[in-house]
Amino acid sequence: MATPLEQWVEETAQHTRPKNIHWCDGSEAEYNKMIADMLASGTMLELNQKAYPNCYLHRSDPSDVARTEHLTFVCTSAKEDAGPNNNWMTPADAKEKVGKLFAGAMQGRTMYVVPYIMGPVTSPFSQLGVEITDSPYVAASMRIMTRMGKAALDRLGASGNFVKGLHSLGDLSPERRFIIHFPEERLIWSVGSGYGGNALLGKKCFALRLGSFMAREEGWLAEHCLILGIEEPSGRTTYIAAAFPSACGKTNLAMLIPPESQKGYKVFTVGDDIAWMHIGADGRLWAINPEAGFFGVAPGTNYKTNPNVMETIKRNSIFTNVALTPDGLPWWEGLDGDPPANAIDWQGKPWTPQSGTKGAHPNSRFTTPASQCPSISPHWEDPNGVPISAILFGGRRAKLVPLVYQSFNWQHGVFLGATMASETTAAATSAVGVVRRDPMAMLPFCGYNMGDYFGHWLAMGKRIKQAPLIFRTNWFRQSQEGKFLWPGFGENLRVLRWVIGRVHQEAGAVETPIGYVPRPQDIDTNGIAVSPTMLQELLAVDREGWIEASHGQREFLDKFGDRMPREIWQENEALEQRLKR
Ligand code: OXD
Ligand code: MN
Repeated sequence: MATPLEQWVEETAQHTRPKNIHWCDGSEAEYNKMIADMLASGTMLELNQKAYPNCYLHRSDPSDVARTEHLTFVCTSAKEDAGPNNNWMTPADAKEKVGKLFAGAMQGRTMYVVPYIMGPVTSPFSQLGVEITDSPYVAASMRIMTRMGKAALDRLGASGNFVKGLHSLGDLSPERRFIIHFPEERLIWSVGSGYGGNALLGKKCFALRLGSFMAREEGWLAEHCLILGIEEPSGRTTYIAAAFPSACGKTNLAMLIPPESQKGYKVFTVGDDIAWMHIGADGRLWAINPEAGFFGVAPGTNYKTNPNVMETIKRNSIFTNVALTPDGLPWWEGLDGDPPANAIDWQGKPWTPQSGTKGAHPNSRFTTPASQCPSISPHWEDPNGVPISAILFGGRRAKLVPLVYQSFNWQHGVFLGATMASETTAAATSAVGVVRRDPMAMLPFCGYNMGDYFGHWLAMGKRIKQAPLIFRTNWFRQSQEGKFLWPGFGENLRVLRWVIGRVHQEAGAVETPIGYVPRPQDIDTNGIAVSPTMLQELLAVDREGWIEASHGQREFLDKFGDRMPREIWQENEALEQRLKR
């Protein structure tokens, strides 16, 4: 008898009509063959193999370079279950409308069956997925980003317990592009895009949108969080999860190298984008990174902002939409050294620094194995994960939000996450630099009604023993003159030191209407160009500004009607009271 997977592959082939079917085993030989085929078809270009062994460049369609949130749907049976935070159609309408786009879509193409595990191979918290795709770029990228191939098939056996993801490039037209989630059926359909966040279905679609939906049913958390460990000179290691919106520096923070002045500290990377967090046998919150690779933003990445990732991407990596130098090297804006005198830009056109355009797309990316990262934690594949002591919610805000502050308790912390806002970036196709609400950095990724999501967070807090402390951070606050007040990057360790000081009840703070804010003496500014006035500005609580913000927050909370937990409303009211006092 055919297994559920075999049946689904058969049905899908009937409908999409591929030229042939390839079941991925995840071997190196298979990967090399896929790359060779793509080199032959022009889908991949070889980079300089001396400087970048086993590294390749892919150029996507110019209309297909970022996540397309307006074409992304969550199709629950009831509209209210998807919530105002998601686009919605009935599952039947979606199947009718999008099913047509898959009909015969794989004609003349190979259909790859890509079995994969999200999470360490033997972890009880890992989950299985299978992506059917007609894109060899997607199949090859999935081998970097997940545990793909035989290990997944072995773990699956004859079980039907896996997330199904069907992907076709279709004709790449934005008019016929849809990223559709059927969380009740553990099913994803994506058509018309080859872009990572739309097409590598293990990542945003499974690990976050379906993941968050499953996590609520099963009592855990699937979050848009990096995971890092900080080892202090004493040898004590404390783990932190941090949620920042796309392209706000999660990868850089996860791989932070302590500056000269912070001798004796070490930072270990567990993950750079997604955390699955479960309550462990000891009642604490434990996190695994469901991914096996990093899909990072290239522009701005260099030996100053992230030396660890610069070392990671030197081999076995796929670059997408970066520029290409005459020596066959990848290049992007913000890379170390001078720009090349001439290059080929991300669209394959001749480019010079005088062209007046970007050489690399602002959302150009690298896809690279996590195991190659010099700062990877020795515990990154521990089946039970790592214990989380603090959770940070961080946005990109020029004004108002202090460098760091701590919530009064778990419920207040959930409120801080729920009311987070951030300036938008190039990771999605919409205006860049506009302040939008992005609760817990999950607005584009929460696979159900966000009111219920906050309720789930509140319920989790009641079940966790020794709940992590919750903080809000903002590396991006600017002076009146529009200059960044905080140096950021490696110096962010100084802020993390305050955070772990709070965890271990060793650091001081002052109670303010918005939460516990460090006093100037609680943040080490030795050896950095942050004057006492700047530090004061970074830690200032602007009452008028916060009163205005609390009104904006009310408007946002109101959108969720009676799905918004009463506790979140109470927190906003309590904040207003404290501010007026
Ligand atoms: C990502 C994103 O690719 O958040 O991680 O857009
Ligand atoms: Mn992300």
